[in-house]
Amino acid sequence: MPFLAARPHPHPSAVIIGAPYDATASHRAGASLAPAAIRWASDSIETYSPVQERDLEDLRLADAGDLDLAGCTPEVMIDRVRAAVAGVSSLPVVVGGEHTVTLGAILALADRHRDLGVVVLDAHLDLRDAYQGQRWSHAATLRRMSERLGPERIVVLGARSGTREEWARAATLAAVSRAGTLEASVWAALSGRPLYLSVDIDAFDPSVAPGTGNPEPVGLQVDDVMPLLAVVREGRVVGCDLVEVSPPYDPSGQTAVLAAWLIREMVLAFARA
Ligand SMILES: [Mn+2]
Repeated sequence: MPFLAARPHPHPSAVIIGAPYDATASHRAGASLAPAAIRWASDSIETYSPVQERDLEDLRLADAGDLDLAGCTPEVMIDRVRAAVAGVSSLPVVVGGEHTVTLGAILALADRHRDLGVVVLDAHLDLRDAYQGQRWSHAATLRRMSERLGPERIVVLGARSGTREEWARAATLAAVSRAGTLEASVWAALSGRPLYLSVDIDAFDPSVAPGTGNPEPVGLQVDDVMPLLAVVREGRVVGCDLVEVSPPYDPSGQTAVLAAWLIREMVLAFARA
């Protein structure tokens, strides 16, 4: 079952890519089940956004289905996501899966856009050099990203969890904030760049998004990030993702519905007709 309003198009304006992978989950697994759960949940929301006054039916949204990532090492998984994203000439929308899937998308888009900037919504800094011996752990996602792009091109919003060492390292990023919005000075530094937006669902408060592997108290409300979407859409967004939904911890299905809703809002904000 494809995502809401998605159908085959010869020249799509946005392409959903499912990345069902959770091999490095440190606490509670299940994110590999998220692409299917989010597609199913998307059937319960409308294609029209009254906030943006835009409709998915007016775009050419395609759904490429899920990548075959079962049993892959993180390195092979990242290569497969990278190849899939590199094959999309419009807006790739990666649906994880754990946060390491973002690295495949970033690597593909950094090849295409030398000055790529990244905005990450995440409760966790993910700046460890390795976790449980694994350099390609979802707890090291931002560290690997900053090695590829340079920390000065990365902004983390909704951040509220990390080790003392990670918080010290976070000072090298363009900005790190517990808030869900970009300060004007930060946006001024980023807005000329092609941008990638990565949304880890655990940036939101556990009362809003309980279905995730590592819930962290005192998070964002959905209204906190709507101004961010409006600001980022004024730039040139070349890719986005939504990661870390874990259906086994989402008994009411509310997290999957929120994820589908956020994907709708991101596609409507970022896809070019
Ligand atoms: Mn996280």
